[in-house]
Amino acid sequence: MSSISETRGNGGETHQTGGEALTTNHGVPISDNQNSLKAGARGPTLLEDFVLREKIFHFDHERIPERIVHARGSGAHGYFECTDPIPELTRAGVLANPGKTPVFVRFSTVAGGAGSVDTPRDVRGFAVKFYTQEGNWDLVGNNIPVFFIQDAIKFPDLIHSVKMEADKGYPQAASAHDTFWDFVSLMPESMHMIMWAMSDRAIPRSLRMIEGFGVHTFRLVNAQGKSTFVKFHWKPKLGLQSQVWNEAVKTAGANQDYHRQDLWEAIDSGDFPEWELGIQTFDAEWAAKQPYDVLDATKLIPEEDIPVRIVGRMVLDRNPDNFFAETEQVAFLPTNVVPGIDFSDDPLLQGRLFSYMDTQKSRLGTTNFHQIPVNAPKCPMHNFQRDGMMQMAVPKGRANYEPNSLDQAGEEPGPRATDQGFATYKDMTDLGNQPDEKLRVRADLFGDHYSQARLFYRSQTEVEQTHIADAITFELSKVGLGHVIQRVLGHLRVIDEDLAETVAEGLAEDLPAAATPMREPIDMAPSDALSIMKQAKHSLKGRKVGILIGDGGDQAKVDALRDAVEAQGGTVMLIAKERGKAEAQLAGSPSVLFDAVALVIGADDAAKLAKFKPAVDFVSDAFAHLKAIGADDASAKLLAAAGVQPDKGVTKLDPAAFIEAAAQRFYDRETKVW
Ligand code: HDE
Repeated sequence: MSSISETRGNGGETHQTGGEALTTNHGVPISDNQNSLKAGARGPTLLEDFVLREKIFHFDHERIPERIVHARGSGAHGYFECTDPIPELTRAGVLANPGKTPVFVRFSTVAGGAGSVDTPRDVRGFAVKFYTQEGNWDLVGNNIPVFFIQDAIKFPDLIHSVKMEADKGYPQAASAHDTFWDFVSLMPESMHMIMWAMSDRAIPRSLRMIEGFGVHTFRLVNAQGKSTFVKFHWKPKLGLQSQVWNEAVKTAGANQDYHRQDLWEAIDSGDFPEWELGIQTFDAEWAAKQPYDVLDATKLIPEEDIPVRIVGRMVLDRNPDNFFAETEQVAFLPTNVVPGIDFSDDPLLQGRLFSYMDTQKSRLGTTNFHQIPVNAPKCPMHNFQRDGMMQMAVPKGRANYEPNSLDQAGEEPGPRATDQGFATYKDMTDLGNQPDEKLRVRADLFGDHYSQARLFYRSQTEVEQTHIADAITFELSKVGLGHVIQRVLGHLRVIDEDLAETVAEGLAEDLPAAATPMREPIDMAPSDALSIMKQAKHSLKGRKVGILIGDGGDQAKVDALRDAVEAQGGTVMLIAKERGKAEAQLAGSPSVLFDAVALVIGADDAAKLAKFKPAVDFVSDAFAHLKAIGADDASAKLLAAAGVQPDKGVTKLDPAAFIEAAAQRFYDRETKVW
């Protein structure tokens, strides 16, 4: 018998003390969680072992289907606070009354699978579930205010084309391949969104630094039944900020979870991310005068034409307790609207109203997905829907139909419809629609595919325009089909001749004839709000500074820098070559993970580090990625090895000078670096 207890020991005893008794899913206490039940110490495992079988059975089914799009995401809890109520526009309490409403937010990339990296060039999803007193309102938006396609019927084609190619199974999380560019080049309506997707908007520095948009035109309906059209905007308190492409590429390798970790750590440390919710509102008369159709999701309304009115703020102040239970199982539904908020006839939105309910059933496996805690409303909820897989509710009585007269027999009759309930806005004609025929067509102005692509491109700074051209060049360089490249260049010529020439030059391609527009594009007045750089806030708030320390560095300087950065709302991480001397080891902490860097090292350290590749990369990447570098003369050898040239972004270790530089990027350095 002694051999048996030895075997147990080899299996590993649990040394845990305290805690609840370990049980099976059915509550039976478990005496041994280390060894399966065997016929003899060296014999076969017995089928009878229900403890083992239940454990493995449950494990085998741990994964659920990932989202077909937006599979990779990060979530957080928080609240929305209505600060400027708009009862004149809507009867929805969440916007009509001051006060707080709990929310759950999920940010995502679109194309990659659940395990893909956080920093590819991609659109970011920005989905907010408001748990209002009148039911859940889901504002399921993106960080780009327009979309690739105008009609939901094209969505499966768009997504098939951008996902990994059907035969090869690659590339993952990337639009730089044949099928995507083939599709979009045949769909000129995508050109506006392409401009955004190729801009720095698609490589954000942090999820805390992106805007959000409801994209479609929605309706607000007030207590008198009056409807006002609305576009929703989220504006980040930290300002908009993006990475540069080379940095995003390196970040993908240095920290696959860069955005997820950044969001988690900010919330965990009490530095709560915050956005303002704004609205652009207009009526049918205004809409009729615009050179674009407000029901076309490939068009935006310039903020110069209708300023964004701020109505509230959203603060994310709590990380999920469990990734799967909350972030993975959260189910957003554009159909979740509350009385006072209604849809428009945007044909993309209308298609979404079918898709999400359907996808949740296949993803979460049951029509009862609304009972999962993260999806359940936080207000009373009663109806006669019953049963189904994984039913959690235990309704009492026999009233499961309506109408009924069970109350006359003294029984509980169940809920009744209310006059205050959601009532669809009736008018189908206020935007000039004539619903007298069933047609498979698009309205005339949907045929203008280029005016706003041009508007976006021409509203950018020169640096941003260069980034767009570089991005298109990179993406097309991965396209093997010459005719597709030519077709894209034909579209670019309609958008902007200079852009087309720059890209053709970068690819060493001849310029083809310009594409033939369905409607001649017009020149709209440039909009500064479309440029990140024109509205850049110089700030260290929410940013991270990496300080490389060495034996010869002056601790007083480290302390002074830390104090100065923290006083501006930034955080500091100390990095050293020797493990244990700082918070992070140099080889695993490249400068792509920081917004600015400082070197507090002695001349001997600098000489040694100048021969250590990760140290040289740390400095040369910071310089190439246009970041501030704080360094004394003692660092000269390392700076020289890294090819750093003096400019406004390279400061001494004087805290005031350094923090001023660290709050910005030095885009004029780009011409020197590349
Ligand atoms: Fe989505 N989209 N979408 N989408 N979408 C999904 O729903 C769909 C569109 C957006 O964090 C899916 O639960 C169709 C526009 C976000 O869980 C699916 C069409 C916008 C998220 C779906 C669109 C979005 C999704 C996949 C064209 C910006 C992630 C998993 C008619 C306004 C939400 C899921 C989260 C997710 C369908 C177009 C935003 C399949 C059919 C436009 C942020 O239902």
